Amino acid sequence: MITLYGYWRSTAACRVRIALNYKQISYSQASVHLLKDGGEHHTPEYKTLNPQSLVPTLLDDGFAIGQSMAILEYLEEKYPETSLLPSDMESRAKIRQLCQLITCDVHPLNNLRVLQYLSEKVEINDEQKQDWYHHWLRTGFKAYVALLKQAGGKGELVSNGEYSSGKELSMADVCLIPQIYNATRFNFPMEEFPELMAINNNCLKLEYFQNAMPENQPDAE
Ligand SMILES: N[C@@H](CCC(=O)N[C@@H](CS)C(=O)NCC(=O)O)C(=O)O
Repeated sequence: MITLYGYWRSTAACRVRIALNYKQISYSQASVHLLKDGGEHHTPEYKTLNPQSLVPTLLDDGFAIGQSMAILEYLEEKYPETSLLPSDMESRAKIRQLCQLITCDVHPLNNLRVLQYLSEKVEINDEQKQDWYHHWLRTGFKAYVALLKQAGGKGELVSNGEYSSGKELSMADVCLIPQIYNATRFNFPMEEFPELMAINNNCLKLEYFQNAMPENQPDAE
């Protein structure tokens, strides 16, 4: 039995929900409220599952694993039939490059604990916090689009740009779409990135993306 410990608004948990839905794996959810009482992810009980005090954590028959990318790769190996990675090695490496661009270089800079630290310890105001947030998103999204164009050659998007890797849905989309959701929530002008919005709109037509979105979670407020 699989339990996903997450939070409705968590970008990283959203990645895992999309993958679980896409692979049609049945799972239940345990909500870890990131704001209530200073954050339920800091409780000793949760820390036994995830010593980093971050969501998500996947619990699969007593096996606990954190870090959304590690979880995605675990699910990929355990349930390879409905794959989120292309069949050839170079394309797989490129997809992982896109995933890591978002998950290692954009998301961590804009994470709750980083923003809280900037407000509380560095004492920046809300406007400066938004500038910070938007700066790192813009930097990451620009590079993401440049990579998509490189993949297509001649400055065109790969294939018709339906998804990040062209015609096939992949792990890159699983990472991109929750980040766009988050960007929109924090008033980032996504119209600067029409290529990414086109991918976003295509993905959100799919039930497994829709069902994974924050507002459709049982703990949504
Ligand atoms: N690299 C981690 C990031 C996990 C992460 O930052 N999760 C956020 C929610 S999206 C969290 O738990 N934040 C709590 C905090 O910042 O205090 C992953 O991909 O799982």
